[in-house]
Amino acid sequence: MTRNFVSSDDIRSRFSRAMSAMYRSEVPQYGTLVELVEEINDLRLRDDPDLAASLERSGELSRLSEERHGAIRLGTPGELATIARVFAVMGMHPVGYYDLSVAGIPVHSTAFRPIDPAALSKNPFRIFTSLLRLDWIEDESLRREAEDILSRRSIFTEGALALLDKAEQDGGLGEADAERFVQEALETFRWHEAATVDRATYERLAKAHRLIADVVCFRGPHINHLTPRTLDIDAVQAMMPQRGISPKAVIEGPPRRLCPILLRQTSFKALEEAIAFQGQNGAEDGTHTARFGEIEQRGIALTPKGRALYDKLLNEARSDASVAASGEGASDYETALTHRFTDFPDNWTSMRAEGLAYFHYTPTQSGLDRAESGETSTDPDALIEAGDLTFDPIVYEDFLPVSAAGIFQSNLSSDAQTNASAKGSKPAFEAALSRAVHDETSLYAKAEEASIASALSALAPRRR
Ligand code: OOG
Ligand code: NI
Repeated sequence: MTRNFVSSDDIRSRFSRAMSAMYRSEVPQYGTLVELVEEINDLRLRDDPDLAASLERSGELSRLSEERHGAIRLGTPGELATIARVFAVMGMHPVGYYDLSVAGIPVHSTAFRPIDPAALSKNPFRIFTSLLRLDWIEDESLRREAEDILSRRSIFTEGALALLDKAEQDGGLGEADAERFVQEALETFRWHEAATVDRATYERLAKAHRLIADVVCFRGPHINHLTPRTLDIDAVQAMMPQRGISPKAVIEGPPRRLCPILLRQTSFKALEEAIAFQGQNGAEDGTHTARFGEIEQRGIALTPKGRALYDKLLNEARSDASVAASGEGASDYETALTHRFTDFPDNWTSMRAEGLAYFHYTPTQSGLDRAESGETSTDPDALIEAGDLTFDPIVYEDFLPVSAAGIFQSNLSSDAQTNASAKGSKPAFEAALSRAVHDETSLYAKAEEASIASALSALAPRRR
């Protein structure tokens, strides 16, 4: 029996669109930011035909206007394991392990995203997903109280859970079920004004760490930001104030370059929003800050060698100059960053020759023509030399722990407690997840190998 299942790519695209519409109505600044990003992207593509052609060849142009990532914070291993199943129906799988405890943030995380190149080029929707580490609460009774509150909530609707079982049993969802699944799953990410606790409980948890209160005191893991991808983050950052949005002082990640690497991000501060605490005589007014906006510019994925160089230069810049919570020192830091990164080659040819980054290979039209007459080489370097083969950056689809820490931090007040003795634990995270996380490096290496293999076979000399 063949069934008409909706593809997981399609379910992901519908979900990403539904999430964007919901967040636009919840946080209007997000809509403003999306419009600004679209304007700048259009200008950039018009001004730089080479960039447009390169994005077209690597399959990124068509996905650009649909491209976004979000983030949630979960409270229990059970929630994490179930969300992994929900995302799997959408073709999103956990990639990478991020230990934020090194930055004094009581979570560890992964990113759910598509993993094969075809799915990525349809829609690369990603959700940065963190699991709260309650072991950070030193006060034993407070920790037990938090566990207790979390054990009483169910962040998924009955409908979502039933359709999840159905999708797993049948191997997919038909049209009506897929549509309903998207709507039911969306409920998990919705903002709820009503806290599940009273003010005193909220304040006790917030004192242990603001993030703990954000996770524990609400019915579900509200989506806390949604991030469009810009082709020119400096231009968007510069124009944000004109649109009534004030960004954080420093762009996270590498400096501006001719050949962008990894990921650059900036966010605007979380909004102070009205919430209602449970009270003895009905609801009590309060405020909570959780939701913010962010933009990102993506560059090329680096090999382990390139990544080691990036980490080294970033660490050096960070010890040269530091930025205060007020934003003071931002320009010294930027100078240091730019200076340190002069050691990172800024042209694709050197980056490729030195094995610093991953590339996507495409045969050129003249190469295909020459293959017909049997004149092509079988060696990639010779093919490139002859103009028969071209290479474009493979985009970095993941996140950066130091940058993520900066994004978290910019949305927390400085009274956050840090616990230097806490260490990340990938095995504990994977146990909670009930599966292993994918290793991002091998995904990029595989994508590069596949593109070389298919280009070489298209360019194989046809006639002798
Ligand atoms: C996640 C922050 C990290 C990013 O883009 O690095 C992040 C959070 O605040 O929950 O989204
Ligand atoms: Ni983000």
